[in-house]
Amino acid sequence: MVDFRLYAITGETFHPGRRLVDVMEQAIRGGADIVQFRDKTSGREELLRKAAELRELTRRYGIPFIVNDHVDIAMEVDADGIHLGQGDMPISEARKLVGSKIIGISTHAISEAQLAEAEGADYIGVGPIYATATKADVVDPVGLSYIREVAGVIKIPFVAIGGIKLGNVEEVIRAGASRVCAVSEIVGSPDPEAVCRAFIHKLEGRGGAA
Ligand code: 3NM
Repeated sequence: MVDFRLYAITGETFHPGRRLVDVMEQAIRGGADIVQFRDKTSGREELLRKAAELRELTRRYGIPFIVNDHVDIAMEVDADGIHLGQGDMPISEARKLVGSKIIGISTHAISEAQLAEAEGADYIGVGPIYATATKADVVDPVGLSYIREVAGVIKIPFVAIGGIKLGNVEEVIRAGASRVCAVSEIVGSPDPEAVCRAFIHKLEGRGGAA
């Protein structure tokens, strides 16, 4: 079973002038223990090149590597798994393509979470907890109550996402999340390593600053 605490997702628009692999390596050094490649703009060749670099990086650190949307790219670089949105192919179809690899899916309501679990997802995203500008087409914030709902009924790992910052992650944890995901707070920081270290401190219940 896949498990993790701090899920780092790529977001290259947040770090112009800095290399993707360098930023993600800093996040990993700070404690991010799973990485997702999410890129809505690059063409296939670029996607493949970046995914291969991130595959090499995550393998070096021994952590899972997940590719958003592009099952073919995930298979080609031998990623550990894929992440689907609600509008993507059904989990049953994805399972046929990826075999035993990890399948994660974004959920925004308890009915979606229960369906994902029943269909064999390995983990679910739970969000957006707060407003976020990072995912353009996402639904309105679902708030902390969605975490409480999921924590009561869902057995597979779930990760809270959407607008999560160092300044609000403690209330996310208090609502019942033991895994969190952040994009802009991590990769938009000049010091992703310190941000991740501070997230880990809070996830370990130690609070305080980095
Ligand atoms: N998925 P940030 S919210 C990629 O709710 C993504 O499914 C979401 O970015 C969901 O940490 C989101 O910068 C964006 O708010 C998260």
